[in-house]
Amino acid sequence: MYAQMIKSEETYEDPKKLMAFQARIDDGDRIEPKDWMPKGYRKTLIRQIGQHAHSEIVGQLPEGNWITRAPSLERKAILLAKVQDEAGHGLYLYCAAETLGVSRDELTEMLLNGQMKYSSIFSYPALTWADMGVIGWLIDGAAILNQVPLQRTSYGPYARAMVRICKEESFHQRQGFDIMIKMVNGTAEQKHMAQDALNRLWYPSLMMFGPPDAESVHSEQSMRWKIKINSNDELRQKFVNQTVPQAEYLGLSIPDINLNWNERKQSYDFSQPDWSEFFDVLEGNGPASVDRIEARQAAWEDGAWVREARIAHAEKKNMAILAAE
Ligand code: FAQ
Repeated sequence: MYAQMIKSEETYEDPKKLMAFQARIDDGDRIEPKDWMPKGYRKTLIRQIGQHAHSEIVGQLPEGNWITRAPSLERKAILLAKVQDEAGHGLYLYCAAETLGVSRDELTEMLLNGQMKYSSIFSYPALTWADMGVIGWLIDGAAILNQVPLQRTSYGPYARAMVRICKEESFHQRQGFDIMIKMVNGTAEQKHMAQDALNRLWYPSLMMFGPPDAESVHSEQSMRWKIKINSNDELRQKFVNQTVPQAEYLGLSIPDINLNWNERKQSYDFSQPDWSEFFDVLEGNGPASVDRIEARQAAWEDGAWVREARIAHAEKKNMAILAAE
């Protein structure tokens, strides 16, 4: 159904209905699944929620890879719990997308055939244990900044899913920062690993907020519909302002020679990431892009028997109910 929706050129909407819908949004009403909504609103939500769900699921891969190599039993248990949380987040989000008329199977197929994206950050590999610290500290930190406002997004099921997700992301961020504290207070080699992970993941973290506002094709309409609450650049600036003092506390340097406190702006000036690299990653050319999709493809194929067994079980149950009637 969603694939048809993407192809459909039909965009006509009844102007009266559109105005009434916008008035509800402007009044701060929540839109619920059975309410009338413009086709573009539904399509944008499916794209954003679907991409978000895929990001949570693909986002398990870099950390999942380190579960067996965590340096202690405690760290292993914590990382395992975090990775399980990400799976849960993916499931809440797929359920929220399903309320818009698209199935999880359809969304997964579109991820695998390249019609849908996942967050650019997960196209970068996690090379050392320090990356587990930086993923929690910076990547979950960026995710929280982006998702806390989404608790007030106009679509009810998405906003409600965000409440629990944000609580868990806060724990994730703290565990990442805790790893960083241990690393920077460890041996010189451990501190070097922490700095190296920060150097590699700083600019990809800035990219998580999306392209600069001037190049963000969806922001204007999404903000009018309150699907997005803040612009990409606003959140990126907030992230830098929040993260620089944390890096100072850790005794680590942000890899940016242009980073400076701007008294007038009451914010940091900072260098932009290489946006051509970002768009290249979106095309599937990130250092780990092929591995990520291959891993999801293999998981999808390995899980086929479970999906088939569940369908067979449901059919059997339905037959039994019909026979009893
Ligand atoms: N990566 O017009 P805009 C997490 C695409 S969750 C890939 O600005 P929009 C948890 C965009 O889709 C992280 N693609 O787009 C975790 C569009 O392409 P399209 C995920 C990106 O939607 C932590 C084009 O560029 N969070 O990390 C990215 O208005 C640790 C133009 O861009 C969410 O998804 C990107 N970074 O704003 C898990 C939050 N940025 O579709 C494991 C919800 C942009 O037209 C471990 N999403 N694009 O072909 C959002 O807030 C928005 O969708 C943005 C992008 C802000 C990401």
